Amino acid sequence: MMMNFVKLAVLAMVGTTLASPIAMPGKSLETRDDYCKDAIVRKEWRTLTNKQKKNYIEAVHCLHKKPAKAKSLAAGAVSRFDDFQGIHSKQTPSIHWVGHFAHWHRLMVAEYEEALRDECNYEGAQPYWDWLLDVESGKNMTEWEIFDPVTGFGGDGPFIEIKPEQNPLGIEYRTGGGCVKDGPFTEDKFKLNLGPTSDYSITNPHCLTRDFAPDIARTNLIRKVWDEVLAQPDYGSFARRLEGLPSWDMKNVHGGGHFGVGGVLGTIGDAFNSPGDPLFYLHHGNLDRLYYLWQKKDLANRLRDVSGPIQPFDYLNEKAGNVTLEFEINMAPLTGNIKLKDLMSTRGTKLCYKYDDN
Ligand SMILES: *[C@@H]1O[C@H](CO)[C@@H](O)[C@H](O)[C@H]1NC(C)=O
Ligand SMILES: *[C@@H]1O[C@H](CO)[C@@H](O)[C@H](O)[C@H]1NC(C)=O
Ligand SMILES: [Cu+2]
Repeated sequence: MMMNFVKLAVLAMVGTTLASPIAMPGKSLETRDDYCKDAIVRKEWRTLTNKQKKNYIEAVHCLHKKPAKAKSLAAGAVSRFDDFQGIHSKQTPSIHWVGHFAHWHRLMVAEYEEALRDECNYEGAQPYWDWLLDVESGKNMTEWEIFDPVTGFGGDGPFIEIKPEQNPLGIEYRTGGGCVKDGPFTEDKFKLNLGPTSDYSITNPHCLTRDFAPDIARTNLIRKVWDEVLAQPDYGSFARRLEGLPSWDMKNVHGGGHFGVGGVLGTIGDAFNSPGDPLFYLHHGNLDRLYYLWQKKDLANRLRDVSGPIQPFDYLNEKAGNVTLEFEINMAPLTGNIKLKDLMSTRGTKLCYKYDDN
């Protein structure tokens, strides 16, 4: 994994430029009532009514039926849902273990939320999944509400044996690996077109897989780790603690969600194609909520505080410097170039949402 990412890190971030009208650049480092008066409220999945849950899942299916707009980006993309997976796959080598990790994923989730709302008539906000509640319930993972076949995202895949060389992270206890067996995203209803390799240029219809690793979930998605992230004094250490290391030497909530659910063979555990699992957006919604809660502890300062390496793992700044507020993210053609300063506030000139526990 580490090797994989380091090798990939040398690949440059590629993308074309599309102008994005950000109305008042530089004035977004605050809550902007003139731009964002009625922020939509992101809620925890289990607090939605069954009707709201159904509406959300239906909107995901709708996005999955709309034709791709970003084939120039990922030629294998068939649907709008694939567009988002494609941009993540393409930029995977440059958006993890970097300073802009939290902002890149914040923007991606917000763009996905906007697509669900604008293109698929979804009226709610992007829900999040607070996994601490599930881990603390002590329930068997198979019983967690989020995996409910009727009111959730369906559960695990059937168990598939693997060889040790397939398991570089050394995930010991895994229970699945095959196609998700129940719920709204089974193979008959929902096919992924990109992946499972990093080749996003070909269309390769296949099923969504899950590979629960209950011990990874149980030991990483815990309040102690959550509180350690929240306790970081500056953004650079916040982002670093959020991601941990690409190993289990340091427990971390980002990996805990990806590998607790995705194990070795599951889609959400695939660094390139994790957004192929619709649950990705609820997991990253919760990580964004954590960023938001951290910012809220000292908002005036933390709406301006960014640092961390431009190049993955370059924490000593040996290859390049740190990101700054002027650092630009490029998600073209999903959205144009956006500077970090325009992504600092969830209620600024670009973004307009809040969380239910603010
Ligand atoms: C969780 O439930 C599954 C399916 O019922 C079962 O196979 C597994 O042994 C349970 N795990 C634990 C830790 O109880
Ligand atoms: C880069 O940011 C880190 C904190 O994230 C800080 O410790 C380091 O001094 C910064 N490097 C430079 C060159 O400013
Ligand atoms: Cu990612």
